[in-house]
Amino acid sequence: MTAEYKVHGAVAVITLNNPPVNGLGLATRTAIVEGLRQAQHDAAVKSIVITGAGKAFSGGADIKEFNSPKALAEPTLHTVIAAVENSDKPVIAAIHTVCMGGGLELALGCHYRVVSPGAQIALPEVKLGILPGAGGTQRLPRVVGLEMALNMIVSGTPVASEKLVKTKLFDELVEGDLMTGALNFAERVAATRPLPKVRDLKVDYPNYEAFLQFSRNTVKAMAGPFPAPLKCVEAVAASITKKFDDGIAFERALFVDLVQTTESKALRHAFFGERAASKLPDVPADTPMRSIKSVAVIGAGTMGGGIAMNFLNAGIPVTILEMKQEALDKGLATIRKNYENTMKKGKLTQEKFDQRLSLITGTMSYEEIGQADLVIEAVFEDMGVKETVFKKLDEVMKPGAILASNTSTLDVDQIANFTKRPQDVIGTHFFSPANVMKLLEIVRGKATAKDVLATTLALSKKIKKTGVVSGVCDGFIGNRMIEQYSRQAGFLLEQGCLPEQVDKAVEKFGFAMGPFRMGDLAGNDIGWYIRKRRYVEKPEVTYSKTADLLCELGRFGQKTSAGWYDYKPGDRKAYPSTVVNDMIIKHSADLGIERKKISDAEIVERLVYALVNEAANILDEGIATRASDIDMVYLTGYGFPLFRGGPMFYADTVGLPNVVMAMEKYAKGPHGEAWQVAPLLARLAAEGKTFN
Ligand code: 3H9
Repeated sequence: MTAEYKVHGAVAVITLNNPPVNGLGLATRTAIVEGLRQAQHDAAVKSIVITGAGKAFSGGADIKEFNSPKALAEPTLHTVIAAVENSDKPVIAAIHTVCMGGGLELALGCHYRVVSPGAQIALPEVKLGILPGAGGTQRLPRVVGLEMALNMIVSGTPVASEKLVKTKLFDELVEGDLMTGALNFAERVAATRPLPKVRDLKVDYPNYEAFLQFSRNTVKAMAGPFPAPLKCVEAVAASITKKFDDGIAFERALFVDLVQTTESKALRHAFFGERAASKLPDVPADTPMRSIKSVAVIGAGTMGGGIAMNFLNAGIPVTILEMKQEALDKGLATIRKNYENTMKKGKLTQEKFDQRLSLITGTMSYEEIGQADLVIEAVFEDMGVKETVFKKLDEVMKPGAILASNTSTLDVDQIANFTKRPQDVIGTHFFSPANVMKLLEIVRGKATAKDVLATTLALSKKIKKTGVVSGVCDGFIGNRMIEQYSRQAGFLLEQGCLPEQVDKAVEKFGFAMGPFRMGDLAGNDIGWYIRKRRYVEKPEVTYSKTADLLCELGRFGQKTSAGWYDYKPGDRKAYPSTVVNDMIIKHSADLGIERKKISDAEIVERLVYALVNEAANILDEGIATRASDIDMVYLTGYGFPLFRGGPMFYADTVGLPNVVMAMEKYAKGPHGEAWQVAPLLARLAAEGKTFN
């Protein structure tokens, strides 16, 4: 049963029991109504308590049911809440740990609410691209006031229960055992009539129109492409401008519209995608973990320093190793400076600053890192250098230590074979700036042990990263795909575009940054270095030579104040460069290419479908476990627009047959060799299926 019914003296207790978070799916809703019915018919029962088993009161409606018949099947959440509110016997919500979304809406339908300290109270629907659709926008303002309700609903941010005890949301804060407190409370109010209902309260806010207009303006400016935040404001406004039942109907209509939007579907896809990524089919949830109480990082450069900060932030001590005192001092000073800057912005207290810096030690001796539980190498991207480091690590590290490489392209199996313990070797590919970017690509070697994988996945959560597992291949998931995207960007320059047009088109689509601004930020020399290797190893793969010509001019990007764009000292703004644009046009002429106008739509299609096609191969080869893992890589590491759900989700929304048809068209054009439709993509399109 997804809700249990028990009678304690004169109190019936309905305990939601639908792990993991007591989501209010159809079975749970049915069980609540059944419990209420039983309680109404039992003359010995004078009051009813609703609570949740395990680690939540309720995490809200069951998101998996959305857009399925179960979401609309009776009893709906509206029906359940009406049954609670109309009960002749008092219904008391006994809230603990997590009370969110539909869970809070259910509690608001109860006559009374008692709560434990530290419970997370939220209406987080906006984060899923919807709004509270079971009365939350109408009832919450009635108990916490217009302003606080609006903030909670528009941000979706949880508020600790003790911060809300002074409002009408809670009738009692229970410091001790919640159930004892709830049963006592239930007995005390058993005879109270009439029963209080939130719907009968009035929202009182002087000059509310000015406040609402101010809110609309602010929210509009912050909502970006997402429709839900503004609809939240409109729904909350109805709590003061409309009668209760009209407000509920208004909220319902907005909810029904929003739940159908691609933006909401994309956000829900990302919610589940993030959680799915932490699971591997062949690594069971109960796989034992290795304990990670200390970390060593090899290399105090930008990457090594950023990586170290993640662990310091999580309270894990780090020893950072460099070969030269000067480089070590510089690296440690940079970490200190980064924290000082955060403190100046008011985002870090002096106490936390001191605590973080107290956790870092520098060394130049491998012997001093031997006892670390995890060592991450962040040295130069060259197999010879990696060989030296891993042979040394194999000598000095204690048995059972995890040996990780931050390589972004090199063969992790080859690296593992430099040691006599390949089972302990794994790739942990951080993205720059490593202390900021959410993505952690976890590279699973052929020999990587399951407990090493499980430990690294759990650790990624601890350091607040989205860990996604990739198999071994050149570039892993993210960079292997970006290579095809960059190839297309290069061909576009040869055929008629200038960097600015390409960047603008892609940024309009929603990418954080176009390929050329991105190249200037990351350093164009990195791609140059990789391409030079490719020209030898894979001479059959074609590239535009434009990026090589750029590098031959020494234009490596922001770090040389010149890249695809010009830069001014102390200014990160990209200014179109006549030198570069002339170079591009001349290069087309040298190749005998007649430059033509290419539409923004074609630019976006060619860049995004190049990602999708390579991703289909990555999925087919088993390098990625599931399509949503690829989406998570692109959403958290490559600035792909969240409202489009990632490249695979986006391709699904366009329709895979449409994607294939566009590719077949481009295959007939110049550099058509880059458009071999991936077998998996062709198959899914033919079968009318999707990636996700
Ligand atoms: C809503 O209520 C709409 C109504 O207004 C109107 C209806 C008409 N449904 O995050 P975790 C799963 S919309 C289904 O790792 P934590 C999650 O997928 C809802 N499943 O744990 C994962 O599954 P698995 C409004 C859900 O302890 C497992 O629970 N509510 C739901 O770090 C553990 O999740 C929200 O938006 C759900 N509602 O955090 C709350 N919630 O193990 C969204 C969780 O198979 N949820 N799961 O991977 C959260 O914010 C966090 O999950 C929570 C727990 C704080 C609850």
